[in-house]
Amino acid sequence: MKATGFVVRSHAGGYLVYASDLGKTLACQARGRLKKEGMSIVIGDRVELSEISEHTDGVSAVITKVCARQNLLSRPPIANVDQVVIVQSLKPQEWDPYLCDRYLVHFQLELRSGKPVLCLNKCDIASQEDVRNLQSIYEPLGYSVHVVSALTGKGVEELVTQLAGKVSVLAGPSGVGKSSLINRIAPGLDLRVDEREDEFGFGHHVTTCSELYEISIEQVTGKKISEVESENKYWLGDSPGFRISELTHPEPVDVANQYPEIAKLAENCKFADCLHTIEADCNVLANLSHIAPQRYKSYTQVVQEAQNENKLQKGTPHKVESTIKKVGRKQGKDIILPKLKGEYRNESRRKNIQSLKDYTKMKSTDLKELRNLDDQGESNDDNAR
Ligand SMILES: Nc1nc2c(ncn2[C@@H]2O[C@H](COP(=O)(O)OP(=O)(O)OP(=O)(O)O)[C@@H](O)[C@H]2O)c(=O)[nH]1
Ligand SMILES: [Mg+2]
Ligand SMILES: [Zn+2]
Repeated sequence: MKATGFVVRSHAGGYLVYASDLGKTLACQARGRLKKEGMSIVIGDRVELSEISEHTDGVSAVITKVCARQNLLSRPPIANVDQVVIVQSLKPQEWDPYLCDRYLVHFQLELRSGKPVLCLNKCDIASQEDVRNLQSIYEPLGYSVHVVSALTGKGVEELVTQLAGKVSVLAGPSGVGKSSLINRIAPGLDLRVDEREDEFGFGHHVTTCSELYEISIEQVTGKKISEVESENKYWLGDSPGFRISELTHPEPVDVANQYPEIAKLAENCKFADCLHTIEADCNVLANLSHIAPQRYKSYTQVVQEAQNENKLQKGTPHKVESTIKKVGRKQGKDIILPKLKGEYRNESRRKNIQSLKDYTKMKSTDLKELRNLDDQGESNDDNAR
């Protein structure tokens, strides 16, 4: 029996795959060949399944093929994502304009189709004025901004309508309330959240791996499925907060393209490679009063980081191992094979010959001792059999 499915969780022992045709979640292992070919399987991957078998504790299957991906996020590693919801905390001690923009830049680079959604959580402990101020900065730039509270439920229903019929992933620093939001949307999931005192909780990673959850609008709004017009099922992914050092760096000249207000002004700069920081005849510098100061500040920080990253890359020579190897020629053409991952390769012939040479160089007394040991080993093996 065969089926297709969609990976919702990846863990050390295998994968959980939701097979829509069976309406079930299956515990799966990847076929050995996929591992040998170095094929990674991440959550969100659409896969083909075979060897489906029922057990007392559930259904299992083998993943035989990973279908072509529409997209793949590197951090968190999730495939076929429709939208990323960047969650930030509005709590005064936690709100960081640089972090917010840094996440926007990362996900704009990772998922080039469509802008990320901005979800500002913990509005229950933020001032109305701060919230309005942030909305007035980000909404005119084309971002869909949701001001919510996982604690009180404020704004959560509006956020849910943004997710309908899509595969979305919540991403953001640790402690901003991603898992709390999913719990508010679908209380039955009861995800682990940071239960320690707020002051000590920030920055402590509670969620350790990503997972996709199937959620229905009915669960959230209480409306019967038939009352909800279009698609009423969607997938929502929780992901662990990650460090700034793990975020994607653009080329310094590409940073401006990630800031819509700067990209627009940059069209009229004199030099095509203008970084809009100190250059002459820079239209961005001439119009700084039209850019929110915190946005320009974060822009210069990201440019600086990108420059440092470039320097680091240039200063570190690294050898990239080829993924193919030539194994001879046939009819005037090279025979090329993919290189297996280290653990699947045979010992190289050179190494074998070298160890043989070492063997022949040994004194006859040492050799005798070694043969004795080998004989003992074999007889021990025989005993074991
Ligand atoms: N006041 C307030 N606190 C919240 C809200 N949402 C979450 N919190 C608190 O923020 C803390 C962190 O919440 P989590 O949901 O664990 O955060 P997370 O983003 O999933 O964190 P990681 O899993 O570590 O990435 C918890 O103590 C929550 O109770 C909110 O809307 N208002
Ligand atoms: Mg979490
Ligand atoms: Zn410029």
